[in-house]
Amino acid sequence: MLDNTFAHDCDSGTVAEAVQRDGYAVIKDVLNESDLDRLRRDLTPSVESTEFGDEDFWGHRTKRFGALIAKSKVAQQMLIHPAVLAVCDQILLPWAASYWTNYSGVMYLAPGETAQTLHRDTNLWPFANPSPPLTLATMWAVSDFTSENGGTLLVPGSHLWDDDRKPTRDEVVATEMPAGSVLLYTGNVIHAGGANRTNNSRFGVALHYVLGWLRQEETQLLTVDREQALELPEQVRKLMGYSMGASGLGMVDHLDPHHHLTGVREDRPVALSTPELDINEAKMNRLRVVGTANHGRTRIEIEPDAQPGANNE
Ligand SMILES: O=C(O)CCC(=O)C(=O)O
Ligand SMILES: [Fe+2]
Repeated sequence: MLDNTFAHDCDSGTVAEAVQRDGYAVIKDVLNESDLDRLRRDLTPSVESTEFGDEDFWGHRTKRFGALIAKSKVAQQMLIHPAVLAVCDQILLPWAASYWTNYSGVMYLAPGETAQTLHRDTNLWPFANPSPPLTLATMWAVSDFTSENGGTLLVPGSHLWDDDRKPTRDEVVATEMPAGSVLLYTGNVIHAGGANRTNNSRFGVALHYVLGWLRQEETQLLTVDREQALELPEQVRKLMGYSMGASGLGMVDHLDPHHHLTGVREDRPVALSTPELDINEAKMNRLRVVGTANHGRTRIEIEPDAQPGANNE
């Protein structure tokens, strides 16, 4: 059983501190019954039409599908929930000028599913550990999460470990949280889906955020067509990638992707950044490659005496 559980109106700094210290936190009562009903209504048709996985890591009794921004207005609101974004800002912005949506998906563990292999989500990118968090994951409980039904397994503190350190059995704890709660965990904390030993399915919605200079796990821009993109709340589509990732990063035809999408054209060149990105870029840590580690993974350190913003063009 995990603690680090906070009330929905808790100060985001306190939640972010817990995430920084232990790699995870839970916020309770973020979705109410009506949100949960609407979310289930939006997603149940896809749950019903999706086949079980057929691969060890993804599970054999687990249903997974993505592109949730196209499938659910409630998921759109979850993606931009202020309580979550406030924590994202504190965990991810020290490492990048922006972050964007990494992945959106349902993780529906049916009875009989066995525990997933313990892993770090940051294994997608070639950095040795310890490394910056790279992602912040949210796992929203659509059903209750218990240690019996596959509540996410976590190894508190493992976001600070070297690659060589493996968790012992008693270092692994299961997330227990009622429906409507959200678990937040960094991409470098060791975790896994649990085993479902009950007769009911564990229904989770995962929405992940990644540093703006890394490729998304799920290519968000192809999950909606142009008309759908234009109908999304502006904050949602900017987080999906219709925005600059840093000064000059991610432009389309020398335009900010948001201007390209919305057809805003000026008769003179416009800045390929925003004041907010410039501020974030000046404040972020600079990283220095210090060599390679196991399996050729790149070991990076924070540049100790970098002048923040000095490398800006
Ligand atoms: O289902 C879960 O609780 C977590 C699954 C997970 O970590 C993953 O698929 O990467
Ligand atoms: Fe994972």
